[in-house]
Amino acid sequence: MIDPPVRTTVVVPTYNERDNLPTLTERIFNTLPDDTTELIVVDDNSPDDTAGVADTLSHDHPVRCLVRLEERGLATAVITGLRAARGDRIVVMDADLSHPPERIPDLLAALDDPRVAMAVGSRFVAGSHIAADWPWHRRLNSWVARMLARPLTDVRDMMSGFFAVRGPWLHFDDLSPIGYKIALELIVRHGWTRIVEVPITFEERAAGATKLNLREQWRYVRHLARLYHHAWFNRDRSDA
Ligand SMILES: Nc1nc2c(ncn2[C@@H]2O[C@H](COP(=O)(O)OP(=O)(O)OP(=O)(O)O)[C@@H](O)[C@H]2O)c(=O)[nH]1
Ligand SMILES: [Mg+2]
Repeated sequence: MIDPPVRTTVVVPTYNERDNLPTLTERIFNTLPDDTTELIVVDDNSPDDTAGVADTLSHDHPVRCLVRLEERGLATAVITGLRAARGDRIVVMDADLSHPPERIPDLLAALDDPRVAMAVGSRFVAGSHIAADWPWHRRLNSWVARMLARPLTDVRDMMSGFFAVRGPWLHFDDLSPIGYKIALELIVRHGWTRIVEVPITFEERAAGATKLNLREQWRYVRHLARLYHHAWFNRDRSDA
């Protein structure tokens, strides 16, 4: 019998997420059907053997693990996953259980409208919640980062790592992200304006340590400068 085609790809970048990946995988495949979904884990050769855990999970679910040996970094890891995706609809999310897999159907439903380029799992619209234990310095950091990006897009949570896009609408040659903020990069480089924000409940990471450090914040400022430059010189581009 011929397998049904993959409709949805979930891309999860990982670095040292072995304790979170099994629960994440269970929750994804409790929400989406195994036969039309694939999970792509893009791991940068994590020392905790996240890739080995992903391989074990692939015995029970359609999980593919892409291990990058030469490169390190969240944004380029996501692009690797986007390029490898077989589904027309691609969801990107963190591994650390901050993003609820149970909201993926709402993101995908937003793409049922053929004009919508992207659906963002948002922490900052009516109906969103942020876990009380998200530290104050992370809130402040996030607020400053969002204020700096406000002129680039109307999306309130343009820093979200949880979003859905259409594979055929992606132009990889236009992308050159540095650091963390791949959603903002996709929005600005593609000139997307038709974006739906879906409220989510955002949790503090479940297990493991953060990879967000001062270096990443400096890279964010450099990334923003490049996006402002791009937005200024490419003002006539818009949704596909
Ligand atoms: N492949 C890859 N994944 C990464 C890298 N850095 C972070 N990630 C993954 O990207 C996602 C987001 O990273 P986090 O460390 O959770 O960043 P954050 O959400 O801003 O910070 P915390 O939740 O407080 O830790 C997680 O799934 C990480 O494992 C990297 O260099 N390479
Ligand atoms: Mg996180």
